[in-house]
Amino acid sequence: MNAQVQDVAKPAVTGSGTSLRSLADWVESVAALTRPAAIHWCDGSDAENAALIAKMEADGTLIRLNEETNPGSWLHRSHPDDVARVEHLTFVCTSEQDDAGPNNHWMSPADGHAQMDALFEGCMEGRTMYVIPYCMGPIESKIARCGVEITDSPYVVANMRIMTRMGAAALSRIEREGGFVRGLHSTGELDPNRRFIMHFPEELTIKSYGSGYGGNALLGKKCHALRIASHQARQEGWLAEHMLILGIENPQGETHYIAAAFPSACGKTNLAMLIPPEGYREKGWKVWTIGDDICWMRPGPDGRLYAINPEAGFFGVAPGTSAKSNPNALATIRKNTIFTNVGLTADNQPWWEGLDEGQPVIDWRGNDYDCSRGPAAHPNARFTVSAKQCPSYSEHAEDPTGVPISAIVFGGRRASLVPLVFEARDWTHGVLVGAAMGSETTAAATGQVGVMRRDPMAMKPFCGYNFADYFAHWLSFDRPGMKLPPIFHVNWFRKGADGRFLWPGFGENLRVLEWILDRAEGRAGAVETPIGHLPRADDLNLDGLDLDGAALQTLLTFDRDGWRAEFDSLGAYLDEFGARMPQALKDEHGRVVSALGR
Ligand code: OXD
Ligand code: MN
Repeated sequence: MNAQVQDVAKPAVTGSGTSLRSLADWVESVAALTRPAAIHWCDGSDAENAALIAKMEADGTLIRLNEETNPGSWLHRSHPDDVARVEHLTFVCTSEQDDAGPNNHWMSPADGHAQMDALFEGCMEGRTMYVIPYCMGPIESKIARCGVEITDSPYVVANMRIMTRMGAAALSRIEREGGFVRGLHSTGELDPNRRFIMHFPEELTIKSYGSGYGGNALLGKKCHALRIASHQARQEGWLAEHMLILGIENPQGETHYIAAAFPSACGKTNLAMLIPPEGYREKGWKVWTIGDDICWMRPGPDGRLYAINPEAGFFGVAPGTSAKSNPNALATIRKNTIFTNVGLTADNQPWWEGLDEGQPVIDWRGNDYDCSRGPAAHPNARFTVSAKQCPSYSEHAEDPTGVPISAIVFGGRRASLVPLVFEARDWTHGVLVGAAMGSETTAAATGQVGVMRRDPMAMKPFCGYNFADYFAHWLSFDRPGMKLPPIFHVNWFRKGADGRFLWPGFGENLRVLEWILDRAEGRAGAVETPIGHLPRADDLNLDGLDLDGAALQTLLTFDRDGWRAEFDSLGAYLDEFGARMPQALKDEHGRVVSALGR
């Protein structure tokens, strides 16, 4: 081969490179497979970000928003067929199919690699390959974990810079530790027929092809921080959960932290940034945001669970975000925000359904807005923004040791049956309550919206291994020396016969959280039922709330017949996992069934 041909074939390299042999070798082998024109090692600097943004503005990937109203902010329009997570194309590739469980799509690691590598072959020709070292969690935290994402998408780089601690500091930690999660991503041709998101938990590896959408492409988020991390967490004795973390400061100045799991697009961001109702604010209540989507928890030396938010930003759902639902989010996204698939006003401000100001003139596809052709913003339109811009962001989100959790909350989107709130009797019952979670599907994933499905602990799309083993792992925390938080279930989405929500939600949810924390401290009353402890109307602080008696009655009622049917269906669901389902959970199910009676 003559020297000239060699020069053409060799990609130009910019950035620091690495002293870590295993990382350098992997990057080299990926480059040999994907054949990029250039390789850039990301350092996370402002200058690097500015150059990437300028490149994306020039090629139309990003559209500059109104500099006066939204400084430093951008609109990205994705391919119209690439707007959400693709659960049917998401695989967990373990040596044994049973290790992935009936809750995951499975392929053998050999088949998974073969299928993905065929797609990756030559896919970066003419493109730049970016190497993104990142850290999930505060960079000095022992709970934090690092990864490296290789991608050909500058949009992914810009989003990863917001969502993770990305760049030079992460690379130093990786070089110090030697180990890291490997994520390989290419947008490919954005062809839905050539799109797969595959996980190889036994190799701590992710391969994602054919999508630029956040949950499929920002590999630190769902792929690493949930699917791969849940596998690592099981091996190492911790929990990686689809939970927000918030702190509630009472008038005495004490802050208690709650971790709460809700399925995608069920209000986690709103709850994490809650603004207390006026009466509470006057008394001095405050809410602090630690995280809005993912929580890594591990036992501390005192036996309590300590949690960190592995993310550094919010990838929130824009539609429905308003001055009523989430004023803190609106304040957060006023500047330095990447919006994806929102509409535009005449003066280039971002617009989405539910926003109380402005009028759309351009829809999310870039067409003139015409309400007869659908919403201005895609229902799963998103904003990506640094958590540090959130007015309620807690300085404790940066604590390397995490925050102690006083209560765990599970919640689904349930139009009927499920009361506003109830408390599990103990940890085992709480694990059953989490396993029993059901919710209506939302636009966060492709497929039909509004269909009821089981979504245990809001982890159906994200648990990287067999749910039966996952429940066993949860149960294993109940051991001598642990001081576990109580577990609760909430439902903000109960509807009346007229189809309207019965509970006002949003800031008023603090009333329910106050009861939860009072229960955790042994201060609040409740009635015992077969499904757990329910508050009576008098046990909740309803001062200043305009809620009619009939609505309240429905919200706090335990419907025995309805729950019998629910537990029959839950029993059938647990049976789907066969002998692997822990006996303790089946026994707990049996206990509730006999308490419900026939
Ligand atoms: C998310 C999701 O983006 O759950 O957080 O889909
Ligand atoms: Mn989520």
